[in-house]
Amino acid sequence: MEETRYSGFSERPRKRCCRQGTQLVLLGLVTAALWAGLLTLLLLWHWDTLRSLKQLEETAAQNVSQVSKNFLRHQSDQTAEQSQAAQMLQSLEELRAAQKQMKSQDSELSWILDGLQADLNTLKSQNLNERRRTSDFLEGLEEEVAKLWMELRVSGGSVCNTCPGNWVNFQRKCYYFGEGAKQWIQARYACSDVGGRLVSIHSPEEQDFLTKHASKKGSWIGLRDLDVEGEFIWMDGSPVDYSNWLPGEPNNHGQGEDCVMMQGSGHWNDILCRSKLDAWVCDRLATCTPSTASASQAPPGPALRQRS
Ligand code: MFB
Ligand code: CA
Repeated sequence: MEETRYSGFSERPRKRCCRQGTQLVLLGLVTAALWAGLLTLLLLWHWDTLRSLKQLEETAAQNVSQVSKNFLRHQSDQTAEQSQAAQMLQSLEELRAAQKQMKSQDSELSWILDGLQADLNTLKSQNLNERRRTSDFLEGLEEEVAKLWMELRVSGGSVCNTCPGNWVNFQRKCYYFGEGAKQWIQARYACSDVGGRLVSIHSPEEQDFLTKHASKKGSWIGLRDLDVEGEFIWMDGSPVDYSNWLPGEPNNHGQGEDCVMMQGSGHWNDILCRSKLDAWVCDRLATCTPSTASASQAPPGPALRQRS
């Protein structure tokens, strides 16, 4: 056994070296194979990496291209949006300008409307005044007709001092002393309703008669300056050929006194037409009756105005 145990050392040296050489060669071959495999693996890994890199590069290039396209599209969209925004701003400015112009036109139209309204009111007032003047003129005509009628009758030997019931005769006129709180216009129509008109006064004698018979609380008479301030006109259109103003009157106190009252003293004062007085005086021409007829008969009213 001893000898086997030392067989390894006991071989011939040359044989042993050969075996070692073979082993070395084998080791070298294995190492080389390993290295070659490793190298192959590395090469394969490298090629795979290159391929991946190339794919990544292609993908990146595609992405970059896509991003560029998106960016360009975004830029285009942004430009379009900016253009739309500019157009909207311009439209807004145009709308504001149109609104401003409409406001200006609105105020101009309002101004024109106010003018037209004022013109309409003026026309209405003028129309009313014209109707009043026409009515007064008509009444004046009736007076003339009645006076002519009276003159005619007097020349025929008639007497002209006949008045209806509740009327008082003085000279050639009849007077009605109305009572009850009324404004001037209401008194005017009250006289018209009884067939007369608010009294006109033309002489001191007539004034004295009225002072004696009229209410001491003050009465409306038929004088006013409704149309032109300061130009007083009698309701029957007769001339203002006599006056009995209170000292300092008429004074159009407070810029609105257009109607005239007769105080208990008989003096006149211009006051507000809407004031209410408790008395008012109407007059009308007395009618004439032939000297043989009874004084109580009153012939029919003037031909121009048939009163029911
Ligand atoms: C004024 C008169 C006016 C009013 C006022 C109360 O006279 O003119 O008509 O009656 O008094 C001061
Ligand atoms: Ca006055």
